[in-house]
This record gives sequence, structure tokens and C-alpha cells, in this order.
Amino acid sequence: MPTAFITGITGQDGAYLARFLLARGYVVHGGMRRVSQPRLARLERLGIADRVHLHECDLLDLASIQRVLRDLRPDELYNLAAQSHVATSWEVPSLTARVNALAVGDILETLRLFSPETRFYQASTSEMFGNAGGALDESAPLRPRSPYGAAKAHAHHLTVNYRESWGMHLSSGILFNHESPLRGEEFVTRKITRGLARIAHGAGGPVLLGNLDARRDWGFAGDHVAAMWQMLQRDRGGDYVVATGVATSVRDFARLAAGALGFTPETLGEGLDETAVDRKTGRCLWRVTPGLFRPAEIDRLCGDAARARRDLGWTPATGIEALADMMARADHDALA
Ligand code: NAP
Ligand code: G4F
Repeated sequence: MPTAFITGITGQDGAYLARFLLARGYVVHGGMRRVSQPRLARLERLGIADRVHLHECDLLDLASIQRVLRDLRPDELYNLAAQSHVATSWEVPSLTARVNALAVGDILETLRLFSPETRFYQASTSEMFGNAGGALDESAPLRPRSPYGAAKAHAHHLTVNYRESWGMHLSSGILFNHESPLRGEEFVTRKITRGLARIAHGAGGPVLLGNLDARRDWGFAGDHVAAMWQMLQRDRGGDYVVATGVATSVRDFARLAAGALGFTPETLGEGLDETAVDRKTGRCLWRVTPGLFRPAEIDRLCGDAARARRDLGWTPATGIEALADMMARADHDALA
């Protein structure tokens, strides 16, 4: 049976990828950093917590990376662990660089020395493109606009460099935003669906939001993890944009989620005074807060996944309406 090692297995993508690989007969191992309360909620929610093998592996600790990889020598390694919150990366730029960039060098060098046949996936991101605009493919220039994006660009270049230098099977998946009911609550989609579900249950005030005009190419995490695996089944590694090709504003995502819960949002005011009120009940659903704007914003991210379609046969199955509906209903049901 093939073996896979997933760093960041406790995260959103780690949980979906672990389920995907288990369904294909893999023995799945995962790395976890030590925390006072193990964060197994996502694996438990997918019913797979007792089917994966968990190892102590903190990306800030080279020895733990080396120990796990020398012992396991997995067929496939998916590096999903990261400080993944863009806004937080301005607060902890050094930590973000160490986990998202420098640790990737440690993993690649460990593989080169001790397990060069392992096929490797690096979780790269559309954040690396910055404000380029248009439909972005693998040839778009990297102009990151956050410490997070800069660190991920470093890791992406390292992955490409190790592939070209040493002929190893290394792939970089340039994934655009992908969401799910397992999404961290601090990301905007989940913040919206959770906040609106609370209002629908009669609890909680309006959702406080920053830039409502930002547009993102939001897909479903369950669709995107398939592309990670497909990259590692090719004869050689490569770089692939994974995206739906549809960009939606934060405001429109909030409207879709509100509609899924039976609200009819009406916009009042504009700019920093913008709020949305439910036409039927008059309840305030969301409002803008200046403190949630970022030091530098990416106005629009939209991907062109033609290469992934052509070479991997990957296409997303879930559109933005279905995604908003799935997340809003899941949060609503969880509070029932
Ligand atoms: P996530 O839910 O935030 O999960 C991040 C994972 O990394 C968690 O398991 C976390 O462990 C782990 N981690 C953080 N610091 C670590 C460290 N020092 N040592 C070991 N593990 C550590 O992120 P995600 O949404 O699943 O994203 C997966 C990857 O794809 C990330 O690299 C992210 O940057 C990248 N990405 C995500 C998207 C997206 O839209 N979701 C798009 C493009 C790229 P804890 O449970 O202990 O916190
Ligand atoms: O949900 P977000 O925090 O995601 P962001 O910054 O696009 O990053 C996510 O996607 C990247 C891929 O492009 C990943 F690499 C990264 O790891 C992460 O998964 O914010 C989305 C947009 C931004 O423009 C932000 O300014 O929503 C805007 N926004 C408006 N109000 C908000 C809020 N974002 C958050 N988190 N919270 C708000 O209240």
C-alpha cells in the first residue's frame, strides 16, 4: 500500500486530503505540533481520526522533520503546514517566514539527503501573485503584497529550484482560495457563514467585516485536494494553478450565504458606513469596520486552471452558490 505523509494534517486541507488518500488505499501519516489540547476536531468530523498515524513534527524543529522523514521515507509528502492567515502575517512576519519559507528548505534538503524518491507537494498560493489582476496562470509574475505571500513565494522558488537542481519529483500547487465547513473561523467566508447562522438562531450581533469589495476565486477544499494528489501521479513534478475561474466579492459571498439562510439583505450607506439589513426583520446582518482593513490589499484574485484541466484532468465540481449554501447550512445545523 502506498504511504503518504501530510504536514498540517489537522488543518482544513490536511483533513480533506487525508480522507481522499484513505479512500484510495493509502496508509496516511500526519505531522502535528505539540499543543496543550490536540486539535483533532476536523479529522473527527470526517470520521478518520483513528485511521491516520500521527507523529510529533513541528516545522520549526529540524530534528523532528528529519526523524519522521528518515523513519517513514513516504512515497508521497504533502507539505500543507503553514501560518496560513494573511492578516496575521503582518503581526508575526518572522514566524510566518520561518514556518512558511525556511522550513520548506529544511524539508527539501532532508528529502534530498534521506529520501530522494519521495514525491513532494508544496502548498503554494495565489497570494504570491499580488495585485496582478486578470486571469492568472502559472506564467504570471510573483509580486506578493503580504509577509505571508512573500514567504510562500520563497518556498515556491525553492521547490522549483530543487526540482531543476536535483531532478526530484517536486510539485507546487498554486491554489486559489478554497473553503468548506471545516474552514478556520477567522477566514472571511467562515466568519460570515458562522456569524449569519448565529443571527438566524437569534444570537449574536452583525458580522463585522473589512473590505467588502475584495474579490476572490473561492472553490471547495474537497475539490482542490484532488488536484494535489493528481500532481504527484504525473511522471514528473510541475507547477499548477488550481482555481475555479470565477471571482466573487466579499459582499456577494455574504449575500449568497444570507440568502441560503432565508435572509433578504438590503445595503444601507456606503464605504466605511456600509451595512446590510434583513428586509423582512430589519435585523442588521453585517457592517464595515475600518480596523479589519489590511495594510496592503489584493483587490482581485482569479485563476486560469487550463494547465490543471489539460494535464491533470482536474475540474472543480462545486460552484460559489453551492459552496456558500453548504457552509451556511452546516453552520446553521451545528447551532441547532
Ligand atoms: P489551516 O487550516 O490553517 O491549516 C494549517 C495547518 O498547519 C494546521 O494543521 C496547523 O496546525 C499546521 N501548522 C501551523 N504551524 C505549524 C508548525 N510550526 N509545525 C507544524 N504544523 C504547523 O490551512 P489550510 O487552509 O488547510 O491550508 C493548507 C495549506 O495550503 C497552507 O500551507 C496554506 O498556506 C495553503 N493554502 C491555502 C489556501 C486556502 O484557501 N485554504 C490557498 C492556497 C494555499 P495546528 O492545527 O496545530 O494549528
Ligand atoms: O478569507 P481571507 O482571510 O483569505 P485570504 O487573505 O485571501 O487568504 C486565504 O487565501 C489564500 C489564497 O489566495 C491562502 F493562501 C491563505 O492561506 C488563505 O487561505 O480574506 C479574503 C478577503 C481579503 O481580501 C480580506 O481583506 O476578504 C477580505 N476581508 C474582508 N473582511 C476579510 C474580512 N478577511 C478576513 N479574514 N476577515 C474579515 O473580517
